[in-house]
Amino acid sequence: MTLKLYGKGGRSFRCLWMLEEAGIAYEHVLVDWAAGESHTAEFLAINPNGKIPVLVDGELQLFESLAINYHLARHHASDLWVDNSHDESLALQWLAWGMGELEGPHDAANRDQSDIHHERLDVSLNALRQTLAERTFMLGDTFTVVDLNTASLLLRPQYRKVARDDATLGTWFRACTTRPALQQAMARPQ
Ligand SMILES: N[C@@H](CCC(=O)N[C@@H](CS)C(=O)NCC(=O)O)C(=O)O
Repeated sequence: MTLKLYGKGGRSFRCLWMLEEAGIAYEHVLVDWAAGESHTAEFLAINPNGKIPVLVDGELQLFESLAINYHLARHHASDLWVDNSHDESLALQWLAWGMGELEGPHDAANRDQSDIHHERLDVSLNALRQTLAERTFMLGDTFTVVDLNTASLLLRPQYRKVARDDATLGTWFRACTTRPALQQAMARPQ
């Protein structure tokens, strides 16, 4: 059964990137959240939060962009998934960190109409710096869904320059963002 990704731009882009990495067939159902299309009765039936993205994989309906990517890696792109239970726990740690320490402050700054909280961002990024000072990718020598998810959070215009120009993060960020699958996702209709 063909996978279906619902969304248009915004946080659905990170799942598009993952789908392109997986190289599998999928249907992209354009749901324009900015035009209110994520609050129709039809859409609320697949995501009661009224938000994109949503992935439908057979019987499974999944919301939360980073969790969708974990599912896609685990079930459809095993080379981007982890191969031991310790790394699986670390993968969960980074998912929680990404949402709580990167995405959360960004959303708060948006709500306040304030600039990104640079000091807080810098403190958050220290955890990533410490990890990447010791290895090429977040879990070791190879690119995994953990790198994809984290780099996709840092693609936001406010973060991108910080990540690219950072002495420790720059090389990793460039390795993630020059992957052909990201370019393919960007070339798709948004
Ligand atoms: N934590 C969720 C956030 C999803 C989210 O906020 N999506 C936005 C677009 S980027 C949305 O659909 N907003 C519609 C609304 O809030 O009405 C995720 O990562 O999937």
